[in-house]
Amino acid sequence: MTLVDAISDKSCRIGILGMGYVGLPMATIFANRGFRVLGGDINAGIVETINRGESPISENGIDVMVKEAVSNGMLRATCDTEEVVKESDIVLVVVQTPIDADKRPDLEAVKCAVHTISKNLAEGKLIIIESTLPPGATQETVIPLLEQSGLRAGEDFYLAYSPERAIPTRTLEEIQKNSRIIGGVTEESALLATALYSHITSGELVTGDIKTVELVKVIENTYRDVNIALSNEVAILCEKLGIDAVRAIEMANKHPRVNLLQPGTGVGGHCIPKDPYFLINKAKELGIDLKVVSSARRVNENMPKHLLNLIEKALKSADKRIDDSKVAVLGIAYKGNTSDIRGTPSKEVIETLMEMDCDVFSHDPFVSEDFCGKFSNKIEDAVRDADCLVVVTDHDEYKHLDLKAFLKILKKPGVIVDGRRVIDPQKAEELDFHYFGVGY
Ligand code: SAJ
Repeated sequence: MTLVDAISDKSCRIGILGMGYVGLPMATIFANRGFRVLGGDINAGIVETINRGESPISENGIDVMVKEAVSNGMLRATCDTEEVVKESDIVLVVVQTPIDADKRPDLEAVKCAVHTISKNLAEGKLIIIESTLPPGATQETVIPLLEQSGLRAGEDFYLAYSPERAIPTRTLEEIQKNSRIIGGVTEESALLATALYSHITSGELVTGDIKTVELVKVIENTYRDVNIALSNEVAILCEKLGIDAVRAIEMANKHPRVNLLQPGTGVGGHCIPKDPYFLINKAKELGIDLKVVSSARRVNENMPKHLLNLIEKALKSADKRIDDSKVAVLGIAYKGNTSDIRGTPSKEVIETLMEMDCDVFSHDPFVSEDFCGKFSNKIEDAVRDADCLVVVTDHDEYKHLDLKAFLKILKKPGVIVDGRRVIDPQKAEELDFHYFGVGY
């Protein structure tokens, strides 16, 4: 049977290397759509959790999907990544591609996965890279590694690149609805990958050459980073001008061609803070200085410091000093309604406050740890006797805080520093809080 037939009747066996925030949702969707999936991960804890029918990640709807897929026998996980390659007709690589300390792309996880594939590669297999790559990396790094097998990409096996584009907290929904961009080392490779993805998404399937698709993924996230940087700069200006930046942005977004994002405490996560550096580094190799992209990174990387300055200013308004105060930090996760702390702005905020001898007590409804300060999942524990309440993450729970009740347990006067505009400034000021906010 040809691979295209095996894809159309779902008899092809799918292997996925990387059972993380994207790999596991992908695996459960394929499994629940009738494909037999073998998931590979080097983390034994993740593998055991999945094979118990439970999800090692928190993501809307994932628990049910994993339970169903495993109990139906359509999804199994293993640490034996070589078995995943040997046993599968199609292998997807969905591992992280962070940056190193010098802000250069760190492709070690991808190289490791691709090396495992190369050692176990057989003719006729389809390999799809979903991990975000710098433009040119498939040609420069992935293909040479795969061809160490002695097989030729596009001739003896198929190779495609199709980066994930789903947003954490709506990953399952977006994988099944978003348009998908697909690049193939040959047209046939692109067609096979398109046929496969047509089983899981109702979104448009757009094909192009691999290098263009690599670039597209990176500019999508860079576009968002630059947009947020502009709103953060507007916010800092508005604080000096005495204008409410959030209201101004809301009014500007009424314009048919304006869609400014929200200012805040910084840009976290494992994608947007690093993908622009994929561009910056590639451009540097070519003698080009991406000024807009680099400046935007600097603006967003500076926002935690801006929040710390606001905290100092807010405490001063109550004749208090950071080194003599208890500060309640609300939010550890990098954004609202997720447990993901990768690249979170709150790390720098908490660690710097502690270096300044501040008594830091943090809270987060989704996360079970902090950065060596005091932590509780019970918000009252953090707020009680605090000199200042600081909001770093926009969890929904923080959008309905009972300020009147907090006034009774906070030290007087109540001081709020809102980094995500989850608290209504007017309401807080009516209750005599000293309200400070990014962009207020
Ligand atoms: N943020 C702001 N202001 C905003 C929006 C976000 O400060 O108006 C901050 C968030 O608080 C967070 C960071 O930016 O700290 C990133 O959050 P996000 O929701 O913008 O994006 P991610 O990182 O969760 O997911 C992004 C998405 N990319 C785009 O929307 C272009 C997602 O579609 C990608 O799949 C994902 O990166 C990825 O994995 O690349």
